[in-house]
Amino acid sequence: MRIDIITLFPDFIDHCARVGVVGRARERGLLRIQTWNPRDFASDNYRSADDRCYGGGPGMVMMVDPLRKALAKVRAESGSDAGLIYLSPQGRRLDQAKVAELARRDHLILLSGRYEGVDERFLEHAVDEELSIGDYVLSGGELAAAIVIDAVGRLQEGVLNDAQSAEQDSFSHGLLDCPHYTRPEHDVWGDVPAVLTSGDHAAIRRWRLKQSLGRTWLRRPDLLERVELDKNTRALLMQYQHEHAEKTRPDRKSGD
Ligand code: 4GN
Repeated sequence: MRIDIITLFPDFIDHCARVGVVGRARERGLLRIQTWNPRDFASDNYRSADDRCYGGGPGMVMMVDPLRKALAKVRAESGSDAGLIYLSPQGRRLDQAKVAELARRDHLILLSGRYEGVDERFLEHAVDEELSIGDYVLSGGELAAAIVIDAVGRLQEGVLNDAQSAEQDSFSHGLLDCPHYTRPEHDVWGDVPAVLTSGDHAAIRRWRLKQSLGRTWLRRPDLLERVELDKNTRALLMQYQHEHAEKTRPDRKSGD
């Protein structure tokens, strides 16, 4: 997969592209990440890519022309007509299903904005999709683009090993992840659940699914409403709910 990012802060993205799972995918040629600075496409000696806001008020707006030229260059160099994705709080909210859909494309072009935003004429004519990583505001779209690159990059064929497999992710089945433990087995802050050291793989699978169901029920009931549970799975969740009720029930006074 190829990802091009148009940004006034290419160093920021270039750094992200060098580290971790995504960095290794890039080194192994599974992912090609390239940044483009609209300043390099400016037409004045100051390399201006932003200007004052019409109508007054503080702050700057990113200009149409340097962005249009940067985008034309990306399309010419890649020979692709991939759509342009703009990261902004006004976009459609990103979720794992959308990430999976993006990951199946062979080319993404991302635009990270700065200042007060991008000239509306560029958004109207050149942007194909507007995506938001969540309901909060950042000072620039670079962090949002880095999140898209990471989430999409790690789903590329051959990027994750077995242990990290995307199949095991939170959300891959619409549920939250189960708890994880490592050594030591016994600690002043508690013991590792006995089932995990039992060697009974079927029991371990069942326990993990039950924990995933229970946590999703407790923390993200909205997610649970959107998954279809079969009879066995529903029974596991009911077991969890029953045990949870027992655990959290107020102590009965003796003689009750
Ligand atoms: C994206 C960009 C939040 C998101 C951003 C988001 C930069 N903040 N929730 N900030 O995905 C004005 C210029 C705001 C671009 C934008």
